[in-house]
Amino acid sequence: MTPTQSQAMSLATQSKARVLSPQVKKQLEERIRTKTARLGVVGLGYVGIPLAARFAEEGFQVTGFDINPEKVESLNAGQYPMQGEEPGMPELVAQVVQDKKFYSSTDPDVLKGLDIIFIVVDTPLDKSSYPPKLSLINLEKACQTIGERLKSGMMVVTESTLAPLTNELLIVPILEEKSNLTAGVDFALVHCPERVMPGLLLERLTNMTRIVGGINPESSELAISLYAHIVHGELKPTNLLVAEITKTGENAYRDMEIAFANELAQICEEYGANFWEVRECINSIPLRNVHKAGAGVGGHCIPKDPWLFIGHLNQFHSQLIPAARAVNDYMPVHMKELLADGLREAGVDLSMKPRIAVLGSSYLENSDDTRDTPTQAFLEALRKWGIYLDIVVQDPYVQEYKHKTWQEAVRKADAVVIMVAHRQYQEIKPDELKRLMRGKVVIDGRNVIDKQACRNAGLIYKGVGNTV
Ligand code: SAJ
Repeated sequence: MTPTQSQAMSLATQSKARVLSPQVKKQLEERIRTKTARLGVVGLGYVGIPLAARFAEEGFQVTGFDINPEKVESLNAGQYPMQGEEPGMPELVAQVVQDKKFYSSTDPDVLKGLDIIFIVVDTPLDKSSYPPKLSLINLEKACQTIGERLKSGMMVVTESTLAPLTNELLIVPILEEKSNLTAGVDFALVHCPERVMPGLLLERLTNMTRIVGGINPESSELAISLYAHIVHGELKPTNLLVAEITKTGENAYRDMEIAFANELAQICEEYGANFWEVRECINSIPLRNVHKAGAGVGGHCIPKDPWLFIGHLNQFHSQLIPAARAVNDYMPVHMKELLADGLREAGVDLSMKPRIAVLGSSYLENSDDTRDTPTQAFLEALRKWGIYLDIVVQDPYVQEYKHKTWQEAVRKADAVVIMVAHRQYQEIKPDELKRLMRGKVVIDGRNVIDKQACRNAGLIYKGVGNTV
C-alpha cells in the first residue's frame, strides 16, 4: 500500500471533520470513570498480556482474544505463557484470572458487546525482499475481526507498532467498511504505541511516558482517562500520525545512534585506538551520548521499526535509516572477520576443523529472548565462510544452549567468541580461559573481558573497536 501524498493529506484533513458524537463521549467517559467499561485485548503476547492484566488488576473486566489455543489455555489456567523472567507477571496473571477479571478465548465473538478494544498484534516484516516490506496481514485480520463486531459507542486503541499512516490508510477504512460506522464520530479511535522492554514489562508499562494519539482530541482525552488507571507516567495527547511517527522514529533514532558507535569502533580499529577510551572522551562533553559498539543489533523492535518508519514514504528517499540498518546488520560479519584475523595470528590450521566456542545466543544481556539475535547472523556468516568449524554455542538463559556451562563450552576450543554481555560472562578470568582452551584466541563482541589481562595470560584478544 503506497499512499500518495495527496491521499494521506486528504485523510488527515478529513479526520479534522470527525467530531465524536456527544452521547458516545458521555457513555465512554462514564464507563471509564466507573471502571465498568468492558475491555478486550486482541493479541496476547509480551505487550497484550501485561496490558490486560494491569487493567484487570485495577478492577476492569477484561477479555483476551488470541488465535493461539495453547496460550489461551495457559492464561485461563492462571499461567503466564511467555518466555523469560518477567518480575510480577506470573503472580499478576494468576491473581486476575482467579478473581475472574481476565478471561481469554480463541472465539472472536467474545469481542461482541465490549466497550473498548485494544489491538496488540505484532507487525512483522516480510524479509523476502530488500528493503524489507511491511507485513500487515495480522493487523488486517484483527481489524476485520473487530470491524465485524464494532458497535457505535465503542473505542478502538492500537498499541501495535505501526508504519506512519497505517491508521488512516488501513485501520480506518477496514473498521468503517466492516461496521458501516464513522471513525471518530460513532466510535473513538486512538494509537497509543507500546513502550515495553522484555524483562521489565510491568515496570515500563506502569512508569513510561505514553504517546496517546487520537483521531480527534475527544478520542485522545478518553484514552488518557482510561490509561490513567494503569499508567503513572506522563500521558501526552497528540494525533494518530504523530503517535505512529514517534514510535517508529524513536527506535529508528536508537538504531542510528548504535550505528554511529559501530562505525566509530571500526574507525578506531583501523587507526589503532581503543573505542571505549574514545567513547568516554567524546561523552565527556554535554550533548554527546555515543552508544556501545557491539556484535550486532537484535530484538523485536530496533531491527524492525526503522523499516516501518520509512515504509509508507513515496517521495522522500531516506539515506540515513537504511544506512544505519546496514551498519548494524554488518556487525555479526565483522565478528567473523575479527575471528579470522585472530585464528590467522595464532597460526591455527583452518583445515583442521578448529573448535569455536560461541558465548551468548540471546539478543540482549541477561535475557533468553533470541528474536532477531545477532548470534544467528554470526553463525550464518561462519557458514558462508566455508571453513569446516566445530562450533559450540552456550547461553545460560536460552533453553537450547543452557545445558552446558561456559567452562564446558570453551574446553579445548581454539577460539572463544563473546556475543552477549550476560552477567555470567563478566566473571570470566583470562587465566581460566587459557587453561581450559586448546588455543588462545578471544573475540570480544561486548567489551566483557579486559584486553590487557587477556594478553598477560598469553591470549590473542580482539574486541570490537579494541584490537590493537
Ligand atoms: N545494542 C547495542 N549497543 C547499544 C545498545 C543496544 O549494540 O548501545 C544492541 C543490544 O545488544 C540489542 C539491540 O541493540 O541486541 C537492542 O537493544 P535495546 O537496548 O534497544 O533493547 P530492545 O530491543 O528491547 O529495545 C527496547 C525498545 N523499546 C521499545 O521499543 C518499546 C527501545 O525503544 C528502548 O530504548 C529499549 O527497549 C530500552 O532500552 O528501553
